[in-house]
Amino acid sequence: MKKTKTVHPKETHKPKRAFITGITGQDGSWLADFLLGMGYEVHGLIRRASSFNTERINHIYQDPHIHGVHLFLHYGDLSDSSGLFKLLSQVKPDEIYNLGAQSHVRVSFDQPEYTGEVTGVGTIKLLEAMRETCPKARFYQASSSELYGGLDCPPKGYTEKSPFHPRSPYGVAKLYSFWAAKNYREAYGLHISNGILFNHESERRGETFVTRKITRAIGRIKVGLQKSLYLGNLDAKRDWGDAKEFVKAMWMMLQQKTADDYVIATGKTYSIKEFLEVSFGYAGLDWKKHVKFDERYLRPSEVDYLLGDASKAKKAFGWHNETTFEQLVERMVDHDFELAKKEKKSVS
Ligand code: NAP
Ligand code: F7E
Repeated sequence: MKKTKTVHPKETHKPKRAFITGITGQDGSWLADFLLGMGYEVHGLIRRASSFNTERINHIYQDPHIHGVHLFLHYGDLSDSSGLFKLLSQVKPDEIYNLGAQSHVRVSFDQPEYTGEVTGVGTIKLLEAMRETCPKARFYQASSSELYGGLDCPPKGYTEKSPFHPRSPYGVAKLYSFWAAKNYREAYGLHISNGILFNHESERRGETFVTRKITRAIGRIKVGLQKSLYLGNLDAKRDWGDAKEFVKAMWMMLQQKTADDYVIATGKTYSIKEFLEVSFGYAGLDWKKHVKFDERYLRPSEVDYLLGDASKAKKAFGWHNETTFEQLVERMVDHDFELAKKEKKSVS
């Protein structure tokens, strides 16, 4: 495959304009940091909430009354197609990143219909708005390793050619979005790419996902705010990467001349138990003394094993991960220890 030259937006006069759904989430916030750093004008879709939901992007927020602002936030929702139409026709973005979703696998079993509406049908609403208002834009769809379902994994990991077998309402909704994105590419010749991303984590990860739940608990145990950590299945294995590196792959996909689908993964897999050993060990604690089982965290059908093979992305545009599993875990533990110290100070 031929590598295509990428033009740094700062080299051009007019800044490129990106539109991000899910900008307040883990990936959206890292992507906004990255694109602003590349000289983009960034527009983000945020949900109206009764309390602030912009914690992850507060550091880049600028008062829109100030001249030369590069970040713009717009109220909207993936379930509201007329709002999406209006926004895209006003913003006229060059690049659209669809990261918005009900993204929690366990919760999708409790809210299957809502997950289908937002994580599945929401994508086609955004695709339609793009087709009608800015068909020249490039579109990134946040697809997921949950599409594979953990069955019959090849020895080197799942590739773009591996069959899908989703095991949750979340996975099923993402499957719909994957095919919607691919269909709009084929049917209308639009520049739409699916990034099939394996699990990626960071200090901005939501606190109910297992890695952050563990590192938050470690910090709180260290400062005496918590004693036990309740978890479900410790035997599942995940290919965990660094979210900061993974969002760069999203952008790289959209710089390619031709749209395509790419697996993004580290090629290494670890169990929850191994995560516990490394994280508690780094903090000088014995996880077996603190971790307790709670069946509430089990799923009606589990994805037991995920390993990804990102060779296609490496060959096409040179993406590869650099942060090791241990470095990622240590960064999260350090961050959450500092956070727990502040928490302790505020309660004492
Ligand atoms: P996340 O932290 O859960 O963020 C999800 C974002 O979607 C939040 O900004 C959330 O807004 C927004 N959102 C939720 N419902 C919405 C709605 N109805 N309309 C508009 N926005 C809505 O997820 P993430 O980890 O950053 O993941 C980003 C995307 O990649 C998601 O689509 C996820 O499914 C997918 N993905 C993630 C991983 C991973 O390992 N992280 C791997 C593969 C794929 P609020 O802040 O207001 O809740
Ligand atoms: O679970 C097990 C759980 O919720 C990982 C999302 O970003 O990545 C994420 O989905 C594993 C599972 O992530 C607890 O059973 C044990 O086997 O951190 P998680 P996930 O389900 O892999 C994919 C790629 C996405 O696309 C999703 O959007 O950990 N586990 N005990 C637990 N999980 C949680 N959450 N909480 C527990 O107490």
